[in-house]
Amino acid sequence: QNDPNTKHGRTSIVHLFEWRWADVAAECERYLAPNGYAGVQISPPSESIVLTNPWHPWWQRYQPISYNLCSRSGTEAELRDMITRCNNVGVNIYVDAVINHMCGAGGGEGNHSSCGTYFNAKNKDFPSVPYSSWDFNDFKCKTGNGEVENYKDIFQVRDCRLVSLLDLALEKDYVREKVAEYLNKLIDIGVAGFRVDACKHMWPGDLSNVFGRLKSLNTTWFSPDTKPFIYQEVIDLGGEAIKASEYFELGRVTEFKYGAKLGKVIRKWDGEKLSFLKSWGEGWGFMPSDKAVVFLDNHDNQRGHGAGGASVLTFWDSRIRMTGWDLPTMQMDPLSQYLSNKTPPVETTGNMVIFRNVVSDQPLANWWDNGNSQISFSRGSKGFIVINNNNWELNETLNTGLPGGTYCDVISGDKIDSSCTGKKISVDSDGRATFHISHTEEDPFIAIHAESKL
Ligand code: LM2
Ligand code: CA
Repeated sequence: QNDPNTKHGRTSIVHLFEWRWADVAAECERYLAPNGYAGVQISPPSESIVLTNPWHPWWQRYQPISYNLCSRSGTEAELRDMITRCNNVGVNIYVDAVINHMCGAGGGEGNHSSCGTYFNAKNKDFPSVPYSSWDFNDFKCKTGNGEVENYKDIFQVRDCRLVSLLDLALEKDYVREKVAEYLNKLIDIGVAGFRVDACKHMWPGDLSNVFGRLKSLNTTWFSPDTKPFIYQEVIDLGGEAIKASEYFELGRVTEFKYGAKLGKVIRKWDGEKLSFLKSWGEGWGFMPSDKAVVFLDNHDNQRGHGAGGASVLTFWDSRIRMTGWDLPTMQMDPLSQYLSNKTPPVETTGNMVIFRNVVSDQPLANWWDNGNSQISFSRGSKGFIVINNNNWELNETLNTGLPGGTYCDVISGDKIDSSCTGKKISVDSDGRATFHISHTEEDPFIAIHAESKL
């Protein structure tokens, strides 16, 4: 359950938030597979409520009405076609699984759902699963209004309603089985795992029972007895009663401190400097790396939802959001970048996904810094990166750890056949090279690696 089941030594996944299944399929074939992406996190495929005020907001997809696989991303047939096509090019699909709750208590009655299935939120009636009022936690929740009010009280966080969402009684065998049936259907279709939504709001024991009911992955694409990858969304920035570590036994957990802290360093808040990153990792108070899924931003904190802190870097910060050095596992989706009307650094992101694959088994080495915010380091003898986050030029001769030769900088350009469309870096036979990076450059960094050698 901790193993992402990735193929061909690939190491990064991308969240294609709100993309249609047909577009995800085309993206797997056209861009993601050729650029070494390991997988895609898709938006919830389950049938959701359809809201009109505001009009069809993105967050309606976090209000399930049934486990029918029809959503505004497409039909079940389109979902199946997408999963097949992505698997066929070695790109895994991870499903955003919303299993803590159904729609909001004020969701009304009728057929205003993505497939037109009838439901009645007031009576807690979801006949297409079916769930009835017996399957919800209201009898357990002890707060006056039935809502989570106090995050220091683990009972209310798990048994009461999160922003009025009807809270499923996952202690019931029946509910566990319905949820497991939904996830198992997706496993049979060929998904590689799940991002499990709102895990802080579910008891680890209940989740353990549900995950214990899951089948092995589809052997058309995965070896026999491969378990689905589980990564649990638990927002733990410290200071609350519920800790990410309570979920380590069950699978991996989203590390929200990673993006919050890295954002501070890049923005130089609280006196932070890039040179401090020499010890970046677990020493900074992060969870063990074999338990973590790390990322810079997610669909919530990009939009001021959820938690993560003001420091988190998003596509609004295109210049300082240096996609790719100690590389995030999850990256911003290109569509959102496009819609944000900023220069989408999509090609650079792809190049750095390849960088991460090339260096993945190599240790940090050849660290250099200027005592401030200019740094460089290699990953063994496979890749080297230099970053200038100071307000003055960088002019240095540095140990790259790489074999001598001429390399193409994959930030300013691409290696195409044996030529380079960006800066060329010549590394001498001792592994040393001279770098110039002006602080006024759009992307004030340089990255070279074994496969960008000319
Ligand atoms: C998550 N992780 O734990 C998701 O990442 C996050 O996007 C979800 O919230 C949340 N948990 C529940 O799955 C989003 C959004 C909320 C939105 C909910 C439900 O961030 O703002 O709540 O989805 O659609 C909305 C309204 C809220 C209202 C609620 C129910 O914003 O005011 O509560 O619907 O009607 C009365
Ligand atoms: Ca709950």
